[in-house]
Amino acid sequence: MSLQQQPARPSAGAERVRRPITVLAHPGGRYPGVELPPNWFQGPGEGPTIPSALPAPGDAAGILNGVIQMCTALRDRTAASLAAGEHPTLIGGDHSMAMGSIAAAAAHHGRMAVIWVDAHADFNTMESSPTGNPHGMPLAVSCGVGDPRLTAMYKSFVSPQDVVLIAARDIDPGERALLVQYGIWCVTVEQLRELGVETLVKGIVYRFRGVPVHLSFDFDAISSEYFSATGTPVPEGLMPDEACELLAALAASPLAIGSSDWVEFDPRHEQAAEAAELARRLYRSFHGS
Ligand SMILES: [Mn+2]
Repeated sequence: MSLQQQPARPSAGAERVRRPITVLAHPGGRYPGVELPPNWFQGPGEGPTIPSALPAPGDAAGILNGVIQMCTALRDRTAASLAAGEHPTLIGGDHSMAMGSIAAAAAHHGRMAVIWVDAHADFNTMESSPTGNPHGMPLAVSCGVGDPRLTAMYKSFVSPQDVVLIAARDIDPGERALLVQYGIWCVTVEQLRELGVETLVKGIVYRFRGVPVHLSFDFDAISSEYFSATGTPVPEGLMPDEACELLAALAASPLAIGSSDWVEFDPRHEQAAEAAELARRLYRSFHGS
């Protein structure tokens, strides 16, 4: 019997609130002066544009401060949305913004699981990171691992046992050691294909049923041949159809996914129009219209 044929439980995904807000963010000066197309996605609701901090390139302290300022504002805006019974939907922009959304969602729910779909693990610390870029750290910070100035934004952390990382394939050596140390469940693109989306989602449901879930979707999870308008494109990723199937299956599952990020679309890229079209398709696969 397929997942879709199972009777829904009271906390089923189908019953979750579908009133997304939109937060447009460019933390860390990643895309200075560039606004995301306001309606690149087609979803109800419109949230505030959080003004970006624009430190000079190479100004590591300025970038860190900008990220903290941005994520604190996003955290408070996301918390207000959750308190109002909405499904906060954060559109970006730099993946460091997930530090803000997850800080709010984890504080709101207490125990919360995270589904992190990304070419990168984003599990670096200042010590393990070859670049020091905060956008490579949000998953670690969400688990309470990392610079105290970043973890200080959190009231409640995600347990490493409540994380699934899907499609990661560009992982730094020190980061790989941290993933092993913290026992993060990693599903490669190959494993997804071997298992099939339906079986993978059943496994995620088995692990996280009854636990509120945050979805963080980085567009670079898609193979770079199909989605190049992103900061750090990586080949050998998900095919667009596979990603749409995964998102639709997650949305139709009994998982209680109550908030989500859609990040790392670069509107300056020459392939931005094509990528925005795919981004809309991915978003609709999860959110419906
Ligand atoms: Mn990412």
